[in-house]
Amino acid sequence: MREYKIVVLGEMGAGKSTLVQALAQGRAVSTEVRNTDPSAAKPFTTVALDYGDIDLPGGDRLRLYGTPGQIRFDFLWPILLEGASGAIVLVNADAGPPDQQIRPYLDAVDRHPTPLPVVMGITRMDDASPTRRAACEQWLERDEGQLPIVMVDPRDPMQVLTVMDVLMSQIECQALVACHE
Ligand SMILES: Nc1nc2c(ncn2[C@@H]2O[C@H](COP(=O)(O)OP(=O)(O)OP(=O)(O)O)[C@@H](O)[C@H]2O)c(=O)[nH]1
Ligand SMILES: [Mg+2]
Repeated sequence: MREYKIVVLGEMGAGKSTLVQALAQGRAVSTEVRNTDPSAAKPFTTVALDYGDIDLPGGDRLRLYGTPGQIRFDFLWPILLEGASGAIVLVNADAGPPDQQIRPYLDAVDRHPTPLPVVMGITRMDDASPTRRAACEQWLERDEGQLPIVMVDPRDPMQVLTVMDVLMSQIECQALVACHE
């Protein structure tokens, strides 16, 4: 049996805790407290981590860790990334410009001691303002295809499984390349 540690990063309100809960079918451990950060209009925020796991049909296990999105918790990201097999970076379509939004989270992934397979997921396309949705679409068109990007509603377990599928392919691809080096 193989175990994969997957870490979910991204801006406050991008849906990291929601994604972990969806995959763990509501059984994830969370550390939500009342939000006092005026920059995000959300009632609760993660202050340590989310944790959920799921057994895959082939006998493998995914261990999913959601990070706190607030920059003041950036010291926690490398700690949670320790021993990771891959990362998901969520982009909140209803927040600031995507390229600026993801920068601190991708920087944390880049500082990881070994190259880490990453998938980016754009969330909240359903309720983003038309201007912000258009900014995301333009960003997608401009993207140079370095990292896979999928649109995902993290409330929907089937969509979350699709993201996991893309990430697992990235992880397998990297392992294959490493075998031939
Ligand atoms: N409409 C819509 N709501 C979403 C989507 N993704 C997440 N949400 C909602 O956004 C809210 C915030 O999501 P969280 O999962 O708490 O966000 P987070 O990334 O964990 O945020 P922090 O822990 O504060 O960094 C929840 O109420 C979710 O239901 C989406 O794609 N569409
Ligand atoms: Mg959270």
